[in-house]
Amino acid sequence: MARLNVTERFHGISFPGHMHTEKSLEWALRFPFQETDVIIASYPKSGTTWMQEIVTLITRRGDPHLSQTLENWVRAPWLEQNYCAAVLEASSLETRLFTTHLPYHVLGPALQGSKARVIYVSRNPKDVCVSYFHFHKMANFLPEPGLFQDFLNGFLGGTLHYGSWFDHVKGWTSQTPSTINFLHITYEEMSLDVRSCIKQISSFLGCSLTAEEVNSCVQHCSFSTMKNNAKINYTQIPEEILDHSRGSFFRKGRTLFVPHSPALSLMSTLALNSSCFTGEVGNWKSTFTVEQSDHFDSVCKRHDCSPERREKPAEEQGNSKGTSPNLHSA
Ligand code: PPS
Repeated sequence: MARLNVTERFHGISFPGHMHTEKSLEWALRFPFQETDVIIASYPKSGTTWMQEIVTLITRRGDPHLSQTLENWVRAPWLEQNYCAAVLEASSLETRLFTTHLPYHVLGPALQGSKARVIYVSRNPKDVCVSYFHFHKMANFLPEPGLFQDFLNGFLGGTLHYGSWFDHVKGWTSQTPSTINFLHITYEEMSLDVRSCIKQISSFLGCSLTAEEVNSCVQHCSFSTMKNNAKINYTQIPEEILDHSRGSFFRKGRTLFVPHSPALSLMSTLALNSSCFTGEVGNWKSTFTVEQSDHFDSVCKRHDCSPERREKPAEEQGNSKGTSPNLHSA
């Protein structure tokens, strides 16, 4: 199924026809969730793949074998994409992990009354916008992005594929414990302290891990490990679908190593090297002009949504309906 230039319109939102059909989207909306299901929901480019990796590692108690042998889109298929039903049928994994980019107002009804656990990942929208812009250049199933200014207008106007970032974030994060079993984690929190995020997620999933297992999760979800894992980095996707000469999925991690020199303190060398091997927070500053950033802020304000703001402190995000079973290695 190529359909590289096809746009599928569904509930007023554009989706790449390469992976979505009306049938696959309808199928997602009728999906009978089970209480042991885990769903990662996100707007594209918000840290989805990172969360897929973290949840996979947690449910395998830090063992990277599954991540190294099974593609992320197989072990955490996108519910709305046309291959999901087949993957599910062939899967022998006990814990069903799904991914979705659908907004809450579209998928929410299917989740009503379900005890499935939903982990929502969000990211500073300016970084999302820049990451999405670069991804449009390499993904032949997405329209050509044009100039950054045009792309930015599309992002702010909610006309890009997968719809409005504002509707997406507001829809999912306005859920309360009485609606769905929900945890919200941000890309920035993961960048700042992935260990705490792993503990928070494992507690939400009911998988208590030993310190050693947490260490293993931290190690295997690092930017450099993930960037070099062919089951995650999308390098196996053919050129006609993802043009690898026009970019990399793991865009910003630099592989250069800064040697320690007398001109640098040991702490500066360590800090430089750790930043070289992670994705970046605030990278938008190298793309946005001051005017573009100010305009972005004013649109955020109009949507009552600050790019930097988090609605609630991390500790208050998880809610426990308390009745879902614990999830251990599948
Ligand atoms: S997608 O296409 O929606 O699945 O993309 P998504 O996975 O949501 O986002 C891709 C961006 O996440 C970055 N990424 C990471 N950053 C830091 N650490 C880890 N481990 C990590 N894994 C993925 C990835 O580099 C993309 O961000 P940009 O800014 O483009 O580099």
